[in-house]
Amino acid sequence: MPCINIDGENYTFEAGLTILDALRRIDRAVPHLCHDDRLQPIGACRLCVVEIAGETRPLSSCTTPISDGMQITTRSPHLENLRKTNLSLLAEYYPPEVFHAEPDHAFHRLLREYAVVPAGADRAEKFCDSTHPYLGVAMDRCVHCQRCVRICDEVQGQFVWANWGRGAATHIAPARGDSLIEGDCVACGACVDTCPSGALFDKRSTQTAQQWTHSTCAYCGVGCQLEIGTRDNSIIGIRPVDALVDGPGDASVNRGHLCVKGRYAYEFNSTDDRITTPMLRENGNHLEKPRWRAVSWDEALDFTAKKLIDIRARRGADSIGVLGSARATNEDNYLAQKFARVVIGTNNVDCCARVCHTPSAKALKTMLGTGAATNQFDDIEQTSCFLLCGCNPTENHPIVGARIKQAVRNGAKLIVIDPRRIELGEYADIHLAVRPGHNIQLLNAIAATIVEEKLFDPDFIDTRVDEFSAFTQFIDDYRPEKVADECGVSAADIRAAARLYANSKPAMCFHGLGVTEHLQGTEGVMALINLALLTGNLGKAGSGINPLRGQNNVQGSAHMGCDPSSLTGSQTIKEAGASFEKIWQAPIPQTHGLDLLSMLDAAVAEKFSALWVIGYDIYHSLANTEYTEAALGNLELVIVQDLFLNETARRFGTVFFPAASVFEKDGTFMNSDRRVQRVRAALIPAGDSRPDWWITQQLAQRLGVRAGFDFESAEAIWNEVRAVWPAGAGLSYTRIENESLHWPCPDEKHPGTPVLHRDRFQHAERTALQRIPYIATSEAVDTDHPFLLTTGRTLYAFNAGTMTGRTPNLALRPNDTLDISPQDAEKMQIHDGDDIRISSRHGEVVLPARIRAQIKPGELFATFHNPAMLLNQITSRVRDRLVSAPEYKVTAVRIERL
Ligand SMILES: Nc1nc2c(c(=O)[nH]1)N[C@H]1C(S)=C(S)[C@@H](COP(=O)(O)OP(=O)(O)OC[C@H]3O[C@@H](n4cnc5c(=O)[nH]c(N)nc54)[C@H](O)[C@@H]3O)O[C@H]1N2
Ligand SMILES: Nc1nc2c(c(=O)[nH]1)N[C@H]1C(S)=C(S)[C@@H](COP(=O)(O)OP(=O)(O)OC[C@H]3O[C@@H](n4cnc5c(=O)[nH]c(N)nc54)[C@H](O)[C@@H]3O)O[C@H]1N2
Ligand SMILES: [Mo]
Repeated sequence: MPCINIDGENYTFEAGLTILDALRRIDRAVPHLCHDDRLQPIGACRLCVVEIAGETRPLSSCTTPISDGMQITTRSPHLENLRKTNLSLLAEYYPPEVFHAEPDHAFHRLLREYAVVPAGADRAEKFCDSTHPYLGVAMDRCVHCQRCVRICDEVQGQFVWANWGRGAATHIAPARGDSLIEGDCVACGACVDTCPSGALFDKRSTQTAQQWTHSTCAYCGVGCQLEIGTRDNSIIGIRPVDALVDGPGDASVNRGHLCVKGRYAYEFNSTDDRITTPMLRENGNHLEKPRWRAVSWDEALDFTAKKLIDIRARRGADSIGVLGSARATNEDNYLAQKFARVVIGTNNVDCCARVCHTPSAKALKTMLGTGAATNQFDDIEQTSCFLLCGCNPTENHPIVGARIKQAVRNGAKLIVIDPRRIELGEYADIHLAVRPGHNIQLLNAIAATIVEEKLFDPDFIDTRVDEFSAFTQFIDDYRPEKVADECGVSAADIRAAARLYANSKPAMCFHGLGVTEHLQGTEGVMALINLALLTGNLGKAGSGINPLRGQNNVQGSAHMGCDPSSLTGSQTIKEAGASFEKIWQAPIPQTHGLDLLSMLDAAVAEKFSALWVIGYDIYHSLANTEYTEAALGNLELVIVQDLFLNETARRFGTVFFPAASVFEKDGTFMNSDRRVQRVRAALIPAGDSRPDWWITQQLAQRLGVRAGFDFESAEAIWNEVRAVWPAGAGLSYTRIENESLHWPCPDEKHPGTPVLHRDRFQHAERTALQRIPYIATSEAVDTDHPFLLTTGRTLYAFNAGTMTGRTPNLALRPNDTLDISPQDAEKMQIHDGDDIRISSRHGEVVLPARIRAQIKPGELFATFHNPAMLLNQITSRVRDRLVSAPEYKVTAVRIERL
């Protein structure tokens, strides 16, 4: 522990700090301008200089490490003069009017402190750009601290900014193109966030907020920690929680970074078409244009309760179903499933995890005992090799994508398995552009190579893995040379990937919907788990099998029990039913619950009458719209609880309950790596909208059940969750206020479990390799349907588009597109923007073409965000064999230019 003398007083610090770090620890920071904790220090601004005994010249404190016995002077007259001179040089070209108009920039505060007035000299060169919807650029205010260039390189990895020119003409401008947008900017806003002088600024948040509320992002499952700036009950800006707030343990997954959606796409919250009063549909039938009538909560709730009682009396409790929301809190979802089970008396409860990562949960639970990611995001920096399979993190989980990109720049290896050359494909050591639908063959071929070339971990297999010899026999049929052609990749590449994965320890797998949304989705995840078992990549930091979960709380929504076959905490009714009954003081229904897809089947068969859809636009987002329509059209009662009249409500809704948004309520979300994080109300709910849990309680009471539905707060609900879910018992609100904890966390002293399966699997000491034969999907190409279409997402739009579609993100990516290879486009004389009719065996849609070299000939990629396009009209009814997730990822189609 070095002891150093600062301005005459002695202090002891831990080794490894810079002088600036040390000074900040004792609240004696010297002025600094080019420093940002998220960046490697460069010592460029020369403001943080200090005198060190024995050194002839002052040294910059941000780049000089402390050492024992150092004697430091921080504020001598000489140093202060030096600072003033350096500041004057930086201010030479700075426009004085901006200095006066915007006093809050860090640079301006320093100018005031040192009584320097900017001179406003003319610049030889400067870059300005006002074309971006969010980011403003006025480089006449640049002070050359390089923070924008560095943060774009070192944190986001986008390399948008560069230094141009020499001498007095030196200036910062995009490295490529004439504008930010042409320069491949992804609008993460990091450069704006770090800029100390106002040269880069948020176009919208010029006012200062009255209050900043710490909360969790509303979009994807990464769970970024952010602060919502509000004024007069509206949002004026969002910023990441300071990188250092949570300390070096990195409580927040985003470390002071956000993506375009989290930082900028919040305006949906206050659009004119947000529905903030309960409504009843006046005319009965989905075939007519709906007439809605705004009503009081009393009327809406009474009507709904009466209908539900009537339907239950006539057709039984199992003719009713509830869908929890991956966008709502754990507390909301816990009550939704409790309502289904206790108030209605059915296990018919599900959520949209069904369509994305229920296959992952099922595979992980079956093989390893816990249906969730095995490791944490903080392992990204500890791995030697990433295996990314069927996920596109730089667009869909951008903070994780950026962290992976940086880890690879710092030397980690990268294997990408994706039909498209996704952005991270450009950084990959090996990209296996598998033909959509052929994961099983490919992953088996990797396993076969590992076995054949003896790349496995014999100790791990010896101590923890069963059925190795049966597996080696089975897997021989999948040697790379046998399956390469069908997979569309070379045997040599498959072998190279197997060697790289097996030989780089630890190796960490992330996977996405390119694995799960298939006929063999669950089995695809099992095939990945086989690879981790063979190579001993489980139970260690930097390893594991990690689904990149979808929405902000999809992990939580299923985990709270919005799943027909499991209760809160993923406990089966058989295992835990009795203890729930004790706490709930109510019996749990014994009938087998229907999952979402089975509810549709039952509706088509006229055995299902009512569905309460909380925050889930099923008509838009379920595969094969025709079938969804047939099912929903048969229902007597469709309750939609949402912020907007989404497509489900517009077409089929009979009752509309307006929900409070993520910015307007308290609670918790569970992110992709098993952290439970707080959501805090920053605004009063709009109009008559109410938190989802409040609505559930009201309806329960109208149905005659008050006990167990009379919570006063989200926290009170969470405390019941902790009582029924032993592995979550330690996660009290008080604890998660200051700690970022991963479950299992069984008591309030427990540190949480960032890495699962360290010494044993959750369910057993050992587990078996699974022998998974490949089964071809019926969505095969033929002369009528010669293309394989896969569907997915884009950075700027989110799922059903109800939120991002109501923000300026639309200017960045206005529409869904059909991405096509240059070769096919040329053959068919298709140009960018041409309207293309896509016809499958199930329906047709029209989308504008986008020619993309990332797509292979014979394959296509389309996004599904725009309700006007309704892409799912063409997807099939094929489902995962084990858990029914729709096969969104393969559809045979033909295309024609209109
Ligand atoms: N910007 C943005 N972010 C989002 C969302 C959003 O809509 N927009 N949605 C959120 C949700 S709900 C989810 S579930 C996640 C999903 O995140 P991801 O899992 O990353 O989602 P997708 O883009 O649907 O699909 C991932 C990749 O699978 C590839 N793929 C298709 N077929 C195959 C195949 O047969 N094999 C392999 N190996 N790969 C294949 C596709 O080319 C695509 O690049 O994203 C979340 N984050
Ligand atoms: N073709 C194709 N289709 C797909 C996919 C694909 O890859 N290809 N992916 C599938 C996947 S993985 C998913 S997860 C689904 C996603 O599809 P959805 O779950 O339908 O889409 P989301 O946009 O996430 O929004 C759900 C709804 O929640 C509402 N909402 C937001 N916050 C709240 C809240 O706090 N309370 C309430 N009550 N409502 C709220 C939103 O307004 C929106 O209507 O799409 C699936 N559909
Ligand atoms: Mo999802």
